[in-house]
Amino acid sequence: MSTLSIANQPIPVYTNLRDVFGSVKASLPHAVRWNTLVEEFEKRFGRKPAYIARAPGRVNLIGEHIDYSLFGVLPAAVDRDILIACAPRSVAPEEHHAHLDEHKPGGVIAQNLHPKYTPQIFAPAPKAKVPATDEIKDSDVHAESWYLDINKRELRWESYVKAGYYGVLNHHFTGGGSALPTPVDLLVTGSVPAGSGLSSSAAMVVASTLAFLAVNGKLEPENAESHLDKGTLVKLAVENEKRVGVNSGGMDQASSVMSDPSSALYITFFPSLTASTVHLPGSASFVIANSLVVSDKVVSAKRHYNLRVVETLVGARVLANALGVRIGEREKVTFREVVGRFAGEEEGVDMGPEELERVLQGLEGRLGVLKRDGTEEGVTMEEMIKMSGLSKEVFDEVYLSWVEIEATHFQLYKRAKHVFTEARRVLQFRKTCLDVSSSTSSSSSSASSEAQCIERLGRLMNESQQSCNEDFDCSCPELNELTRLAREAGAVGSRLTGAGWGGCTVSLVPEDKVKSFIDQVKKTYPAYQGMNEQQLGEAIFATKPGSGACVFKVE
Ligand code: NG1
Ligand code: MG
Repeated sequence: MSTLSIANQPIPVYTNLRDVFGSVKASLPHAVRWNTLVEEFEKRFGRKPAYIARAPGRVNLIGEHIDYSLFGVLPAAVDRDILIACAPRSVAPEEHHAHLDEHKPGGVIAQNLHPKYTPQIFAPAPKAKVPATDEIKDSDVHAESWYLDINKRELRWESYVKAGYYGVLNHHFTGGGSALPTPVDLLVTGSVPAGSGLSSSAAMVVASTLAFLAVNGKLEPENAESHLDKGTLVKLAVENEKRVGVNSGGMDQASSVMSDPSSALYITFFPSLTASTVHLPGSASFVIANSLVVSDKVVSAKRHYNLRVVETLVGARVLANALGVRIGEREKVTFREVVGRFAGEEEGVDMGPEELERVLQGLEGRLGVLKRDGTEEGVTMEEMIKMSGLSKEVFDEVYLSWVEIEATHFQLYKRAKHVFTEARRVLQFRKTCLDVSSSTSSSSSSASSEAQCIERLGRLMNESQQSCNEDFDCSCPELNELTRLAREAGAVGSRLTGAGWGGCTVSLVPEDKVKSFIDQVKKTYPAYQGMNEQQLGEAIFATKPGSGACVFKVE
């Protein structure tokens, strides 16, 4: 076992499929798909790919919508992943002056094995050549070395490829023109369903970031910048994903990069990014079931995701004011930071899970300050600005200038209540898992205590679903129905996973009941009726924690 913390570990570069999945046996089900990708790449581009970047999706077991408040979350990578085969393309000297994007420095021909995602050709522009327009802000043009046009109004597959590329260009090609990015051919294939809460988007961004690093030689041992470890890759991928227009926290990129087969991850973001393994009870299975409601997070961000980001940030300021916690006028402070300052936590120190749980519990009774006149109704923009204690001008600058939102009322109390209770549920879930793994195995008393622990984990998941539905308002009728049917079919706990408003659920099911559970949900969830076995197998399946992102060097 490595003594490096997960964030400090190097990004793995493998030359054998067995190493990607941990064993020959685990790699076998993947071999055909990898070979098909290599063959298809050769057919389309006339040579073998140099690398395949792999990044998995994830299932969040508990801890929803609290990563951007900087509270810890508990996800695990899933088996399903994004693969990007890629190779540098040399451009003949006579083609250098052509105006074709694919011939320009860093020009990309991007194709996707799925025919619905059409081929794309694009090239980054050196910043000096990009005029500022209404769409492209002056700051975008001048702050960075390279610019890539990413469509934030529509969901487009290549936006995620470009997002991953953006950070690579602007972190690794800033050296004044001597080193230019290479032209690249790439071919993408994915098995993470899009818009389903399994974070296909983060998997795409992580895989793309890795592909562009690899193809430009940035992961070769002699070139790899010494700081290019897993933690750095997560930060780069988080920054990259924001380019698509969703102001997400770091959970998905962290799970995709730092996962370890055989355990879930407890990921914290404050005071810095850390990940530690959490072994799940051996007799517990997690089953993912897709509600089949597609949640298009980019398009609906202003009414859903980004709105919640703003509500929780403003809530944190109002709470800080009420608790007498000092924050700067233009400081965008999160709930986790307010809690730490309130508890007198020293800067840069994590107060630790037990203490944090105690402080959170104590503060829950004080969240009433976020209600207007003691009612739970939302507040208007004017009322919210007043509660913040800021002038309209400063409020707009701090909370609205960087994000587009659409709402007439804002629910500061309910959002805070969800965040505080959910943060505690994560700590309790983690502790319960640690208790199971530390109790001695094989005695009948430990078997019964494992069963009790599974019940407790299930209860926490059910409470999380209720809180997501009632307080955070990120569920939907289909997710409520599917989690209810899951409990009826034998799940001890069931909840939405990921951003919600559609997408998947995750259910905790005792191992011996998984088959009957899946059979019953297939028969009872209305949207599954009339689907064939293959479609059903895509929609509902048991999952085990999988391995994290890597690069495979094709030899
Ligand atoms: P999904 O929608 O599963 O990708 C999103 C955010 C996470 C987190 C969850 C809610 C992105 C990339 N990810 O996940 O950071 O906030 O919602 O817990 O937007
Ligand atoms: Mg996503």
